[in-house]
Amino acid sequence: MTSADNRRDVRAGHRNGGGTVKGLIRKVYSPHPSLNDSLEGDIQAFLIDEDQLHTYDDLTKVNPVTPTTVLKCLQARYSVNVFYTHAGCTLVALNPFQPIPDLYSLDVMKEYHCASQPQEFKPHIFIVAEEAYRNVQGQLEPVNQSLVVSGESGAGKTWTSRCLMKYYATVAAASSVLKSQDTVERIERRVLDSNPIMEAFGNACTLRNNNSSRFGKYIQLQLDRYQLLVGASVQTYLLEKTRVACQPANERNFHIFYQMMKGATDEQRREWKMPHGQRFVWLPNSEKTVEEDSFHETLDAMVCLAINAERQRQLFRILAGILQLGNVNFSSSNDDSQPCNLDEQSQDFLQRAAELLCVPADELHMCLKVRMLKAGKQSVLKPCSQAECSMRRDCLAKVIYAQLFEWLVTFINNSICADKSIWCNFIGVLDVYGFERFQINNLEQLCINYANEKLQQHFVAHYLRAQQEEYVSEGLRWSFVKYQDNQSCLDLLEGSPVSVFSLLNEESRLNRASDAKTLRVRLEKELHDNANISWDKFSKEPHFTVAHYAGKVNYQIQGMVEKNKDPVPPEVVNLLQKSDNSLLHQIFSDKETESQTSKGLSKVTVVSKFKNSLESLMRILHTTTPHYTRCIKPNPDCKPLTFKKEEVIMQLEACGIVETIHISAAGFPIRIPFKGFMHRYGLIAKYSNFKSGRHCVEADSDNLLRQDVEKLLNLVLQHEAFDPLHNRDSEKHNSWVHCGRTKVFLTQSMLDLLEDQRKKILSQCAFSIQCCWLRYQ
Ligand code: AOV
Ligand code: MG
Repeated sequence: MTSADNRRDVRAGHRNGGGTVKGLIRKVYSPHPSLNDSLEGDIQAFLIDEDQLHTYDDLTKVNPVTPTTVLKCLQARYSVNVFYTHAGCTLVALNPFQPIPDLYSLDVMKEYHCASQPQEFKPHIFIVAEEAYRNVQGQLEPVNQSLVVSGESGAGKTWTSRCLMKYYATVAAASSVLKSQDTVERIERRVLDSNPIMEAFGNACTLRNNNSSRFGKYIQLQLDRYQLLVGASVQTYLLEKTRVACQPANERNFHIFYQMMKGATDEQRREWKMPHGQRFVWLPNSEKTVEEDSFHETLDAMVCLAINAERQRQLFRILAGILQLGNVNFSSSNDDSQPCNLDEQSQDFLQRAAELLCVPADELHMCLKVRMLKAGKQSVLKPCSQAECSMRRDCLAKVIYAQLFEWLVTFINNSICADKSIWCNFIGVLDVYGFERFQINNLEQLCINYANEKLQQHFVAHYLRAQQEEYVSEGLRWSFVKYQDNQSCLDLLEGSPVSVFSLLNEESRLNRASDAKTLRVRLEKELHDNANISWDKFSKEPHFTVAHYAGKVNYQIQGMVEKNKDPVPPEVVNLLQKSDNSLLHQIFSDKETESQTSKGLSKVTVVSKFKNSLESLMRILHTTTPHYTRCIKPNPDCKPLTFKKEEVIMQLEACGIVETIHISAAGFPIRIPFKGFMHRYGLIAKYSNFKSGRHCVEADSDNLLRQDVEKLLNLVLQHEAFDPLHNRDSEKHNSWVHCGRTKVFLTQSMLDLLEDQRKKILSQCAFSIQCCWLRYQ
């Protein structure tokens, strides 16, 4: 792809405010069209030549902005293989569901990186990447950046995050300068190699995405003072560990297990007790081939990150042990006072699991089938029911896997994190699970949707509220767009003193028998005056419905309290602490058992832990300049060349795109303090027979500067309005710019105009200098 391909046609279409688009009828649209406009109704009001829709590379230029017009524009672009579109301050990324040749090639990266004005290029994730990269330096002081990638499952968040990481690993490559490639694996390589490892352990094939991330991730790319990538750190959120022991119908376990099954050598098979043809209950849908079945890529990445052979051996033995556990089945004994039995096959699998986990088989067996009850200082052993035995087996597998994942993340961090003395700024990339609404939703969806509410609030606060507040403080007269504030939903979920989380935590601590029904009653009693929660009176199952900003979700209460407690029997921890596998021993060595915690601090519940980690993420995000990319999944079947309007419109609504475009279109996304403005564009005045009577940048008071700015703007606009070549309409220009108290507010079109003028003058100057020089020669 050449630069001519990537550079957008500034003269045509949207960058001139749509003025040159054929058939455009200008009409002032008010008020803000409702997000719920009927699709049919909108079409009546569609004012743009549909043949040209694919040329609109910023949705703010679509007129009017309604869900339908935005949808049509995206569809038109998708049909001509254009996948990125600006939406004011955000970027919309449509998933092509097929590799697009050259879209992310090294040459394209270089083009965007080397461009003096990358914004003039076609919309691309590299524009966002480059803007963040340049912003890090900041005008006055360096500012950390965050790239927030959102969207529903399968929309392309992880793909986009990988693209961003590759971009920085390329344009900010530090190794050639700092390190010899022979001695140390290049830092960029290591940062990139953290991806296949984390995806192998944290991703799985689901109904919605063959490579679905089952955890959230915030990776901070660390830059030194020369803007070179010198390291990174990763923070992960809420791994879906239940998947280890329970895979939803037609879905799979984490990729790593299948990679082992498919990629193991004969020797490894023997060691892992995994002969060819062996079926494992916890590995459903093994026959399905997905592109992520790449064991060797994972192993190479482990080598690159310096996970040594012995550690790898221990790690894979633990994973193999987990698989064996899944094949252990308990049959109930007829006598309640006797422990459950194991059939012969299950005894074999239990024996193998014990060998692989390096724990005594009889102790493993006891730990699964007998519970220890404390009665004062005495402990009593009580046989577990069949269901309890299975729960303990699942719990053992889940806790091992979760601890292993945590260990891996810590190891990766130790391997890629630069010393604090080396790096000074970071660009954070956030790839979190999108909003989820399934047939049955439980604690996992509640946490995920809560995280999305937090991010939406951050977005609203950052772009929408800040923008409106700035207009007020700068004295601009502008009709405000009503934005959807989701504070009341957050109050419902996490507020104090009473909220869904506080009641859930209370029930979890009280340890009542009929916790689901009790929680349902308490929620209704204590939260009935919050409009964001409701109940279907006729439903048999205890549930509650939350009106999220992205739509209503019905949550099942059954099992929620237990999931929130996430109990780990103390016997399980005690057993694993005794393991001769030094990795397993290590990851449990500092884990307190339940009996230890109950003496002192109360046990931290799942929602409390998640809330805390999310709050610390939000604190970091608030200190950075955010850039939002909204990934959109064009169809639910992950097929290329298929655009399903109903699916897309739901996603546009869920991420508030239409509101965002409204704010951006109605507002002035570019603001420049007067002084900076005159510094850059003062030369237009100087070389256009416009004299302010004093040197512009010397004028210090905002009032004097404002006069200069106004004169300059009038000059530029007048010049353009009477320019027969462009035939622009002067009335329109007036809505392109406003002078506030201390800064000038511009639309992108006005900025383009100013830049054009500036360039013309600079090239005239260059020409004059060249002539003088030739004469001198
Ligand atoms: P997700 O991260 O948003 O879902 P992914 O990033 O895993 O979704 O994307 C899903 C699949 O779409 C990928 O495996 C690719 O096959 C394809 N894809 C995405 N973006 C592109 C692109 N730009 N070009 C080509 N193919 C693409 V989830 O983690 O499930 O929330 O949970
Ligand atoms: Mg993902």
